[in-house]
Amino acid sequence: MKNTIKKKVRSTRQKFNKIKEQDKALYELLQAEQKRQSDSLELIPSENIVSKAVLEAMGSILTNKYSEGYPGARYYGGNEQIDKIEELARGRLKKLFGVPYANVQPYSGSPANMAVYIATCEAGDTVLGQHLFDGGHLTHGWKSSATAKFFNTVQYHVKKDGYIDLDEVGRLAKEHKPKLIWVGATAYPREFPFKELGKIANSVGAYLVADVAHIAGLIVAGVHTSPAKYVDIITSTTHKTLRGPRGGVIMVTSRGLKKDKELGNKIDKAIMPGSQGGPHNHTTAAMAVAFGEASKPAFKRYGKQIVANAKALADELMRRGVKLVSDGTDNHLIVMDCGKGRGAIVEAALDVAGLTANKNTIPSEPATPFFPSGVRMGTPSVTTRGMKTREMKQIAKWISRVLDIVEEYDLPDTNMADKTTYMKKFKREIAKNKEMLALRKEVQKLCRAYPAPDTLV
Ligand code: DSN
Repeated sequence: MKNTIKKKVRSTRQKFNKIKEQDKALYELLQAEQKRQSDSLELIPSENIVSKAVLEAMGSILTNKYSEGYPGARYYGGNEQIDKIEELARGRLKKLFGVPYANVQPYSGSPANMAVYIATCEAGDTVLGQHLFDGGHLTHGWKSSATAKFFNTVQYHVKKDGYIDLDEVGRLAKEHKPKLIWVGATAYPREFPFKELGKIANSVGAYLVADVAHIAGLIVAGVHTSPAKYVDIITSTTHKTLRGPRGGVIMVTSRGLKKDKELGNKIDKAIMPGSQGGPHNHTTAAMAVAFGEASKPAFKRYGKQIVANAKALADELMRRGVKLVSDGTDNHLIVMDCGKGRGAIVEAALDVAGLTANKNTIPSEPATPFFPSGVRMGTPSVTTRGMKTREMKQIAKWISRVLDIVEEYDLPDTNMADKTTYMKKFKREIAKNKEMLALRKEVQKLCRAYPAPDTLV
């Protein structure tokens, strides 16, 4: 691609001097990972690149401190500053989402969701969530998650067009009378119908919980409807579109507090002592930094660009004949339908070209979750690097080329062992493919023109 270098950016490249001095083995691994991250395009939609300020907070002395409890009510002494840091993070988060209550202690998204179950349900209660194959998350009641072991989980689907089947949700809610309903997914390319689901939840007296892990940054940037008016509880991770450290949060809305004024306290207790110990204070501080960054006008521009980039990527892929679930996107991600069970082949080939994506199920998956038919991709990370729609078109061209190169490959339709053996052989072969290696060089050139910037506000 011509003429991609426009401005000089200071990158987040780390030196790891102290580790180099005392731990050569780890130093080499860190350097190799740093090279992978800077020389490839991260298209996994749940990943992003944080600012140097977020990294600094993550690597701070706050990791030395224990702080079980909450600001003003800790089980350990010496928490004066930690209290203020947690208050800062909580206050910023509440303001970003316009909610009256927030807990910033969950270690990540799954523990946050587990705490919601603990706060609102008894073992054996019924919950309703989006089916895993249709983009839902494991913790929304999938059979191999502990949530299905302890609760009676019922799953809803998307329609043939890829949009959530609201008629089915209404029907299942009426039939099963769930205690809570989940909305939110990991591979749903469309806007979530919070308002409609809010009505359904109210009609059966269920709590409605929005797991906005994927779209949190888009909500804050104003490019996705906020669930705050329509749901009772909001959970999220902080490291996806929100561009913060790896962690989780839970919020209770005014609607939730109206339903149960103790809901905030119940969530607090469900986290500590219910399911976690001491909060990770270095993460809390990094959240405060990220929430501060997300409150700036630059973040609104960032959110808009993520969506514009995802739409450009989707449009160009479809123009080139690639089939996408729901024929496009409203948000930061797309799901390619690669043909029955071919997701792993496409993922592995993209990897050789330096395009990192992940295999994923598609609605009504005809194959299996381990060897599914789709590949999921998104634009949060490449947008953080400063890429715009022009680069998305180029990326779509490369993806389409990779799809052509691997067109003749297909997994054996026998058993897992045969499929695994086939994949090993395929990976060896594709890693030597001359055209793929030439593509990789082009991808690297674009990557070097767009290093990860160290300042994001
Ligand atoms: N692992 C996350 C994702 O990639 O979407 C969900 O937990």
